[in-house]
This record gives sequence, structure tokens and C-alpha cells, in this order.
Amino acid sequence: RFDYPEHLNAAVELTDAMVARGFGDRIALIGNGRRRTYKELTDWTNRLANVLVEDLGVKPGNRVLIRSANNPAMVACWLAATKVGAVVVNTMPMLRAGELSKIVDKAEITHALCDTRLMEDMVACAKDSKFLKSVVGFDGTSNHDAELDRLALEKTVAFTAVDTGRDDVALLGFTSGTTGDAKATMHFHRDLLIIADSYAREVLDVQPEDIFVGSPPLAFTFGLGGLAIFPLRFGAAATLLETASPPNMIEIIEKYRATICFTAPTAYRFMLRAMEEGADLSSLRAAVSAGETLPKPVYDEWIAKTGKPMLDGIGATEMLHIFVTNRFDDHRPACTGKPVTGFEAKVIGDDGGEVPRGTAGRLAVRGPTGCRYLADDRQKVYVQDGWNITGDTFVMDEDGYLHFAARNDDMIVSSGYNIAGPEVEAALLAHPAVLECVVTAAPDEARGNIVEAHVVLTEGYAPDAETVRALQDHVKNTIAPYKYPRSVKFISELPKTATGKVQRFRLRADQ
Ligand code: 3SK
Repeated sequence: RFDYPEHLNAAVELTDAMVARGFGDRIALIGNGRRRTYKELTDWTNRLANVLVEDLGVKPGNRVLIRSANNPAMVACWLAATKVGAVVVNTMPMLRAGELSKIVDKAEITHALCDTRLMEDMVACAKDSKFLKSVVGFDGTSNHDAELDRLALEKTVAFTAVDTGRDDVALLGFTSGTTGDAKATMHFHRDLLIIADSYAREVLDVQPEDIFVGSPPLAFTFGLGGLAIFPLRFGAAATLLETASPPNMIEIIEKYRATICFTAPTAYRFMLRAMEEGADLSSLRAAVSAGETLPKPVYDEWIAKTGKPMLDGIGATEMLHIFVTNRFDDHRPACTGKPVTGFEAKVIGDDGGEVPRGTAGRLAVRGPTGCRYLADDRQKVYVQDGWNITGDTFVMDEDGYLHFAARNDDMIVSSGYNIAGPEVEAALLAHPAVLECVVTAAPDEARGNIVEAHVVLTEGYAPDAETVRALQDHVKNTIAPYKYPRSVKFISELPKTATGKVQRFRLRADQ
């Protein structure tokens, strides 16, 4: 089904090959006030690729980290690094030095390309790294006013991409493990095209006239697919927002008449309210919702207001992108749908066997894009006979549709972000006011869930608003700010079993 030549460089397919196919003059990327055609993007990535090889000494297989918010320069860096045969790790701008260091160590990153506005934590991470030998800044605002840009401007636009194989690793997708440790899955050059040729082609039927908009970071494979790979694969255009708040997305949808949106239900809820105030979202032909469960009222209201279904889907970094989805002509409320063509899904019990329809169990998925952990014992546990055992409990109904039931681990999904509870606990415990703590998900109207901390205070600290603020600021300064506990509750002791094990469920039940 996904029949690619043995020699394949995904970045070439998304740039040079698109120019060769006649898309050169079409707009590929819009961001930071500028539009880039496919020809301009191709030339830009080739210049950068020349710098990576000639000036930075990047060799095929080297791991290259990119640190940036969503902007065209980040896309250009990712494509350039892919063209030179590097294995790319895209990272979110909110990550702190400690979080970057875990990634650098795990992936053995040798080179980092960093938006100059985000250098501080990158440099702090590089200082003590035994792997990272070069950090070069680029201008994320696309004014070409940084070292990487200056070097690129001196280069030619001709570059012969490294002759990578279709099964060479091109990308490491990082997610925080449930304990906050760094885990990554490896993706091949062909995987980057498969997600476009399966989900984007089959479900979205992307056309060159489409204009994409959305909020997920390019560092999250949901964003990389939805805001870079899908548009570029089909000669469409992507709008990239460094701050993809719902109002900013609405502005872009209205300005460019965007047609396909990728975001989480939280943002769609905001858009529904904005429509009542006159926001014009009529250009949208596809609203893709993933990252958290889509509440039935949002699904219903979207259909009522737009006449089109919102496409709820579930994906995973392990599988690169969405593998189970609703479709325009086949969708149900409070339902994630059926597998994307080329993927299989089943619901299994504790013994690994499939459970009867209507029974809850672990969702397992098998498909061409996964699942290969990087140097991780998880491979033995979570990948069985090619099936990736996800962290989600689902029910498959009599008709084969999948319905989300719960998460199985300590991951908290808030506004589409996966937040590992134990990582927030570790950050809180580093504050002198915290004697013990447990972090749970608390249901939230706007965000789906929020991070809630249950804190036993050290003697001498007051359970007041000032302490709450101090703890929240401390977490924001220690790990990526989006992980901070929006709710902090003070308790006199943690509920524990006779053997001293914390009974998290009792704190959840208290909510
Ligand atoms: O559902 C998700 O969280 C997801 C993860 C990675 C890639 C795509 C998606 C939708």
C-alpha cells in the first residue's frame, strides 16, 4: 500500500520534488508576516543544508536538536537537517534546561539549532553536556539576523540531499514518559510520508488549495504532521503561529480563509463562543480534534453551527500521527471512530487477548509507522507482536467504533498537552515548603483536565494564597510552564495504604 522507492529522503519529497511537480510558485508557508513559496522554501532549506554539512560538520545519522516555536524558520531547519541525513529532534520552546538535557543525553544530540530568542536554556543545557558540541542560533522571526542565517546567505541554493534509505531513521519523537523521564520513538523517512498518504489523503483529502492552521507545537508529531508534512505533501499552504491562542487562530482563519484546523477541544470551545460574537470560520472545511477527548456538547454544537462534523481522532508519538479517527461521512458523538487505512486497532485484556465488543480494555494499535522505542525497555513491554499497547482504555462497540474510557497511567492530558504527574511532583518536592505531594487530574470545563497538586506542607509554611503562588512559580521555573498545577490543595497527610503506598485514587475521588 505504501510503496516508496528504496532510496528516499522525505525532506526532498516535501520541497525539491514539489517544485519539480510544478508547485514552485505556490505558497508553502505563512508566518511572522511573510509568505514563502515552495521554490523559496526549497532554496532556503538547501542553503541551510549546505551550512550544516560545510560549516557545522553534520554527518548522516548525527542527531540534531531544533528548539523553536512554530515558525517558518523552524520548518526550514527541520527540512534542512532531514536533507543532510541527520536524525532530527524537534523540541518545544517552553522546555527548560533540565528537560533539554534529558533529551540531549537520551538522543546523544551533537548539534542544536536554536531560535536566538530561546538561547538561555539551550546554552545552560550545552554547558555540561558530554554530547552536544555545537549550538547555532537562527532567527525565528525570519529576518535572517542570526549566525545560521548569515552563513546560509553565503551558500548556493544547490544541494544534493544525502541518499537516505526509506527505512533510515529521520526523526525521534520525544514524549515525557509517565514518570517524566525522556522517551523517544524512532521514525523512518517513509513514515513521514505515510502519515500524509494515509490519514491526510484518505480522511482529509488534502488539496493544493487548502490552507492549514492550528495550535500543536511542531515539536509534537501531531503538529509536525498537521502543520508541516500534510500541507507540504499536497502543495497546500501552512500558516504558522508562534502563539497559537484561539483568538490568534481565529484571526488567521478569517485573514487567510484557512480550510483545515488542527487543535484540541478547548480551542474549539472558544471558537464556538467567538462565532456567537461574529467570528467568521465559514472557510474551515475540516476541524481536526485530538490530544484530549472531544466532549459530546462540543461535537454537537460544531455540527449545529457549521453543518460539518468535527473530526475526533487519536494518535500517538509512537505511531507518529492519528491512527483512529472519525470521518466526514462516518462519525459518531463521543466516539473516536475507526482505524485509518493501513492501521489496525483492537481492545485487549490483561492477558493480551482481545476482549469482547462492549468491554473496556487497553487499546492496541498496529501499523506501518511504529512502534520503535529508542534504547528503552518499554519496547519489550509495550510492543507485542508488532502491536503497540497504548496508555488508554477504550471500548470497541458492536459496530467496530472505538470509544475512549480512561487513561491507564499517571499522565494528565490538559488542553491537549500530556503532563506526567510524577514530573510535577518531583518539581514541587524540590521546594522547601513541600513535605509530601501527589498530583492528579481535576476535571475542568475549559481545559478538559487541569493539574491539581495535593500538598502536605513543611512545618512553618502557611496554607495560603501566597504559598500557592510560590509553588506555582517554582514549578514554572523548574519545568515547562504549561505543566504547573493550576489548582493547589493543602492537606494534613496523604492517604496511604498500610504498606505506605499513596492511594492516588482517594485524592481523585475527593474532587
Ligand atoms: O492523540 C494524540 O495525542 C496524538 C499524538 C501524536 C500524534 C498525533 C496525535 C493526535
